[in-house]
Amino acid sequence: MGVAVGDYDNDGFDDLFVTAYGQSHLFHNNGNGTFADVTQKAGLLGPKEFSSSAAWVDYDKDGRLDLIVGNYVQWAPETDLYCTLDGKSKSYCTPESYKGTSVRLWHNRGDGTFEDVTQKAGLAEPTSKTLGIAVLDYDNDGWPDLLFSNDTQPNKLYRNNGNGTFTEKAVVAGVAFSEDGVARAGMGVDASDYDHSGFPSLLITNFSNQMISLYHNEGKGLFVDEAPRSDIGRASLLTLGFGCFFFDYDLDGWPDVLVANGHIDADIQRVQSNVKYAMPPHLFRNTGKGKFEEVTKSLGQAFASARVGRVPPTLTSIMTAAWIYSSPQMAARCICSGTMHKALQRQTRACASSWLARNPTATAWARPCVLRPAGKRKPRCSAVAPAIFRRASLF
Ligand SMILES: [Ca+2]
Ligand SMILES: [Ca+2]
Ligand SMILES: [Ca+2]
Repeated sequence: MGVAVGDYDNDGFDDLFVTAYGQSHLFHNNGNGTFADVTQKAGLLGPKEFSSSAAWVDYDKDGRLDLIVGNYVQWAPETDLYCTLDGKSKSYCTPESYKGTSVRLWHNRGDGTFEDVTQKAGLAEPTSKTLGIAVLDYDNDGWPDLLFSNDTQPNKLYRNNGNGTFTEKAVVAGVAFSEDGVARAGMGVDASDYDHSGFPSLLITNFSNQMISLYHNEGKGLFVDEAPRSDIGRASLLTLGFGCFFFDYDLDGWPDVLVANGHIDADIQRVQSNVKYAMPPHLFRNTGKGKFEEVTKSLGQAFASARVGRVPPTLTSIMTAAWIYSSPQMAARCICSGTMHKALQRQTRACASSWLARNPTATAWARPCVLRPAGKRKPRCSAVAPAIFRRASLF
């Protein structure tokens, strides 16, 4: 369901953790273009959970990436409940019908193995129904904190105490509920200092008939949901958002917002005429004054067409771009094979071109397709990737 990229053994090659229903998997990057499934060797075999998002974070600052895994509900095919929207056909039950599951924190011992420190760290919370994770230092104390977006349960914000433990702060920080005190259907989440205030703010997607949450970090440990007063709230009232992230799509230095939308019930329009199954994504441009304007329609029919979105439409390409941040050769390969979305080719081409310039004898196949005219703008090859690395959770 989810994937987290991080070099857990500090060998210079990014490794992969892939979450799943049942057993999740850790893949060690062998450094030669192949991966090895090291789940068992790393001590990660065991928990059979409905794992959604994951993130690598060095929560104890010992120089080694630790692993945080979000889990959804206690569900199994044998305990599946029958729910229906229209009294005729089966549809998804609300997560309120199932019990929650705690997130899990795995401490990196530094010898290629991990230990489960969920209890010790104070993160055990069996009522959570987590779909998204964001790593952010919301109080700017230098210790990474954790935000879990929970579906129909209050979101959780764990402040890192700096001693291996966390304290839950979501209610006092104002990010647990909507402004009218309702736990919403938290799904995708990302954090960014979108107004250059020096503090990271939060974006969380929710269900249809619930706005997106845009929790602005006011400093002093407090957030205020700005969505109801912004384009982001108005535009997202009827949409059902899944994956979301901040990224600077027009390279003006201000983080913009991309959201994938799509309902979970194919028949939703029969019972709610103003809500559709397929929906266009949202792209909100940051106007630079702490405000956003929706620009989805101005980006062409291909981008703005309705679809049953789960991850943002260009996610594969952006993930690829993030991946190749340290591998321009891979960038060249993606460009030449045509697998990269055109909108991202500019940035990645910049990476690949500079690699070719530094390596004049490098692979001949890359030259004709990478060194095409790059257009009017001169993108920096680092423009996309850092924003993606900050992104902790895409569902
Ligand atoms: Ca590695
Ligand atoms: Ca660590
Ligand atoms: Ca902190």
